[in-house]
Amino acid sequence: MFIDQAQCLVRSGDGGRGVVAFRREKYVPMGGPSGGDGGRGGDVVLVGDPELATLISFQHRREFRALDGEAGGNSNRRGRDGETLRIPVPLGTVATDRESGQVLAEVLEAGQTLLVARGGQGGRGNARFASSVRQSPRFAERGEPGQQISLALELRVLADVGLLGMPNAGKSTLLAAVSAARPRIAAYPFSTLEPQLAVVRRDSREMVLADIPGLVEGAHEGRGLGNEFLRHLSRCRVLVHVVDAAGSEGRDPVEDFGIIEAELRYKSPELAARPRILAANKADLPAWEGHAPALRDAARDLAGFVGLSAAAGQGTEELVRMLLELLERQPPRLPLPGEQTEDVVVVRGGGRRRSVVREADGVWRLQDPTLERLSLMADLDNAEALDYLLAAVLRSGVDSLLRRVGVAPGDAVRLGEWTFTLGEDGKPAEWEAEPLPGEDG
Ligand SMILES: Nc1nc2c(ncn2[C@@H]2O[C@H](COP(=O)(O)OP(=O)(O)O)[C@@H](O)[C@H]2O)c(=O)[nH]1
Ligand SMILES: [Mg+2]
Repeated sequence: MFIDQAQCLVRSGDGGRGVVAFRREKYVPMGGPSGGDGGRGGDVVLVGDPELATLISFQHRREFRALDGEAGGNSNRRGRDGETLRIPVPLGTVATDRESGQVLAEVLEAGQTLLVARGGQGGRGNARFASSVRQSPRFAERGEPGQQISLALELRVLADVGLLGMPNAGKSTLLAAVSAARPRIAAYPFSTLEPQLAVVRRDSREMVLADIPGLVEGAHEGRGLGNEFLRHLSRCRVLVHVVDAAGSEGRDPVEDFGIIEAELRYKSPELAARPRILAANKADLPAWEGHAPALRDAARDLAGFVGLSAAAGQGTEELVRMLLELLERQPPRLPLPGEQTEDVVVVRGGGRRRSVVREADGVWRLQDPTLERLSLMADLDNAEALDYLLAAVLRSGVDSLLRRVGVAPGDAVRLGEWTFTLGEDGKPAEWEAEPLPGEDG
């Protein structure tokens, strides 16, 4: 087993803005408000994909951004929602929010989705703010910004395919010939053997190949397969037996094949029953022709036979194709669960309660998810929109909380990007946009 790790940045879409519009009717100078709502920004989700074996694809792409919601339109037309961005991950992937260190969840099933960044709400159009006392609202909301989250992904990986064969059969050469990438982190705890791993990617499918050292020199004399080697191999779903089919150094390929097969049956009947393919290597050498028919015959009980040259890269694609097909017919890869699993999906910012804190500069900050969102979506340039926001804060009954924690009249209180001053009556009075850092005022 090795641990594969990756990082990526995901950003959900912003909500579209609501618009200010009024109906135009014949003979009516100004009709009722008809500005539509903005669409929701797209979510970002991780999706369990059983065809993936590793996180290797994240080496090529590290940033993912979902589409924004569309702005609303006239005649109460609602803007289109941003599409959900689906990021395929292998089963068993554990996602962690890097900022908080919180484990978001683990994707364990095919098709299972894990919401990692929620799309922003669409802003409401002016039609939604109409009431008996405010018949022609001239303001609308901005869309809620999307969330940006830096994710750490982690996956425990088992090799799908194990290579075995005599020393110098060409296993290392074969591994290098078929691999698309080498996993960066290869950690085999409690093991003295360091398998070589390679990831093979074809279309959307992946498999992991392992070349496990373990056939000591002298394997030809039957000194053979160590227990640790066999334990590694037993976790592979499919095996490839590589033979030097040119009989280099005066060896007899059929005999080499027979020695290893007999060892396998003797040491582990369970492993001997594992589906495997005989790869008759070194087909570029003339001597190969003479040995191939007998090898093909010796392999008749196996799942397949392929002649190839690992060094020349001939026949290796045929082997890859056979392996992918063979794997497809095996029981599915079972996810290896991570250690710190939580099955609760937590998206940052959700479910927080209302609170008032004193910030480093002595100014109070009111934290309230609903009010913060309203303030974030308020149109900065519109006095009517601010009146609406003020009214919402008053309605929320937050003034008693402010009094309780000791906020005095005249004190400034922050809410989102805004600052208001508490009036003499203990109610929020004046609004002011919080100056951006670096700006004067
Ligand atoms: N001619 C030829 N030589 C090969 C081929 N594959 C591997 N070799 C050579 O065989 C030797 C042993 O290969 P290696 O991959 O290290 O074998 P391993 O011990 O099974 O990992 C090296 O000198 C390779 O260059 C091949 O397809 N054709
Ligand atoms: Mg080798």
